[in-house]
Amino acid sequence: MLNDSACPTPELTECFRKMLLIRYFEEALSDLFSRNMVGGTSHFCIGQEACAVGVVSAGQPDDVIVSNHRGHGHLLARGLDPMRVMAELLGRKTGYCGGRGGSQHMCAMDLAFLGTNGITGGGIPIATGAAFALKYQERPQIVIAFFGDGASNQGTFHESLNMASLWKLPVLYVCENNLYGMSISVSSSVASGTVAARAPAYNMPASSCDGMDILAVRDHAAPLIEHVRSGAGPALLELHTYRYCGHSKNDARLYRTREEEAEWHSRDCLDQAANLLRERGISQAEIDAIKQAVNVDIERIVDEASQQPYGDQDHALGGVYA
Ligand SMILES: Cc1ncc(C[n+]2csc(CCOP(=O)(O)OP(=O)(O)O)c2C)c(N)n1
Ligand SMILES: [Mg+2]
Repeated sequence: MLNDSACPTPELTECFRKMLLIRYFEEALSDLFSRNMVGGTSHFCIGQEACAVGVVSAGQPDDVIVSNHRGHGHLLARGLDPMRVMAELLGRKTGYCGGRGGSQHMCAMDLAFLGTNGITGGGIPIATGAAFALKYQERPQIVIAFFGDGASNQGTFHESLNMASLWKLPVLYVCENNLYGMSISVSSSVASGTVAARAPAYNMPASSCDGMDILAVRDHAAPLIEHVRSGAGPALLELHTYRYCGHSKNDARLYRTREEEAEWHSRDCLDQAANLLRERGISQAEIDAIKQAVNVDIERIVDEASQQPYGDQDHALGGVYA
């Protein structure tokens, strides 16, 4: 649909590779879960890969990222070493936080990744404060804050957007609207219907687009990022997307139909990106080679991460957390 996008083919190819990395990484993580090698729970972003990759690739490498509980895609899109991310998830010493943080408390300050966050809406004021610091220090970076539709019902969202707008803070609020916050649907929890509809109340520009289409995400993120970086104040981007898995590891998905799931699977971001590449003359053999190379990388990552020494914490496995 947007294959006339300004995105050059090498960049589109790199986005495709990164989305594959996120997908295969989480599939491998799922396998490690079934072998009882991962403590606690985890929230998978399979299906949503285009959101993280599209927005992060439209920004600068030193823009500050703030994430939420569904953060593996954000971590990998930012370019953290996947082996160290996996080591962290497995509670190993060489993980980004010494194996103590795990999925929901992982940060990499040297890469301007301020952290995943288990508190729904908890990252939004952190992002707003970081944006205040950047403005105060007159630095050129902006903050990109990822959160879900459910988080947009928290007070932290409304307080943050109000303050960021009044103080013209350099922050792009990115809502990954995947239709549900745990089991509650957007239609029964978001009074305005869409999250973007809330932006005018805070006097900031907003746009929304198909979050399954990598080029649409990039092309909608870019002008908002430009607006934010110009000093004109914050902006809001709403991405319509879908998590293929349940909310976390303990979710039978009783609140949605298999038909609805199939409809979203038919719009898969990886399939769409592969189609776009083919339209631009990339052969199926080249696409298969990229997939194969990412597969090999993931095998190595899992192998290396599971050989790392455990961190100092009590790494009791199999904890239950919603
Ligand atoms: C303050 C707070 N309330 C409730 C929870 C439990 N909880 C964890 S994730 C979640 C839903 C978040 O939904 P959304 O923001 O849409 O993100 P998604 O899981 O869909 O990516 C809730 C309610 C929590 N972690 N923190
Ligand atoms: Mg949600």
